[in-house]
Amino acid sequence: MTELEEKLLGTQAEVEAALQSVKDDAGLEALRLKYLSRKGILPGLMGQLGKVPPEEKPAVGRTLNGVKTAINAAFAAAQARLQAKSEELAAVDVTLPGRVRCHGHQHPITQVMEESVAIFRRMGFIVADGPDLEDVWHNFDALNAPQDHPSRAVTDTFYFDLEHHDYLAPDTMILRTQTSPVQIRAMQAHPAPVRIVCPGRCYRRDTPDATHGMSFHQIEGLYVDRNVSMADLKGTLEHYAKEMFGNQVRIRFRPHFFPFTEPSVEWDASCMICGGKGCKVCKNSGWIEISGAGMVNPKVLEAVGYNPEVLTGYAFGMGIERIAMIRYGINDLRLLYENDARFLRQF
Ligand code: 2NL
Repeated sequence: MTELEEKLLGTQAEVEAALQSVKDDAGLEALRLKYLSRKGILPGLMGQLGKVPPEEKPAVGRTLNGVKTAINAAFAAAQARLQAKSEELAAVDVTLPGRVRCHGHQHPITQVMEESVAIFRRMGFIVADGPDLEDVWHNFDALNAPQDHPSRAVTDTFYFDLEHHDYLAPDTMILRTQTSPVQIRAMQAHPAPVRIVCPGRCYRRDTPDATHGMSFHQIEGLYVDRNVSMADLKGTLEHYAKEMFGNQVRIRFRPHFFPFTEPSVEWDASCMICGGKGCKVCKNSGWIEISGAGMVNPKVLEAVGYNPEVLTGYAFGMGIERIAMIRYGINDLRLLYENDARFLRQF
């Protein structure tokens, strides 16, 4: 092989290697200039064909043509590769934002429930749990509900198997109408002092409307000890209100009646929309009703085997749906249960 043929084949190998790793059009153009332009390496070598002795010319000429064809093919292949790559990039809009995954979160009822529990836990309350399916004794009798109390009616409470059970019998099973029976069970199981909160689902036969469903959530609280007073109750509820609705909130007690507490109150928080001045939300009163509370009726303490001569206690019960509606400004309970993600996402 002549020296020129060696140089030609060497150049071909060099070009092919360089084209393999070329990254863009500018790199390709640089190689084209280096090897193929008028003053480039390949035309330079072609110029030397003139000096080749006549008898070697046909063979060297064939090598030269082969090298030229191979180099042109290598350039064409590299160009096609770059072209394909840029088309691929153009098909994807790399400036588009990424696809954001939909994150779930807690239902507003769960949020208000868990936050309420957390507030009371910070004040020393312990969470107590009990069955949704209760007997009449724990749900009504132990709570001093008279036999003719309206909430005992079969039209107000979900009773089981009334074919075989009297709705007034203590062992008749019902869906609990409040979480108080959990507190009755806690007092039966533990001597005083007790300081518990009972969050959970309760059931009442209502015709569904903006503020009624067939079940709702409640958190009840109970503190029984020596020397527990109404002032303790008020301080506890005031702290809860400030934690839940903001530090500016004030509370007030109004006289009320429950069979299980004496005295009983309903309590209001100053309206957090208008600060107590009066607005549409508080119907110009400056106050929003939160829930009921009172001093545990001595008859309830007796029913669970506590001595009402030495023990006193307070209790309260709050509807979680009501707190959530006040807190988030929701005016229809049904919105909370329709499970429309576009609605629930806001909270
Ligand atoms: C309401 C507010 C209330 C209680 C629940 C209670 C529990 C025991 C003893 C005494 Cl074990 N009371 N719970 C007290 C006051 C109010 O709920 O509006 N209920 C109908």
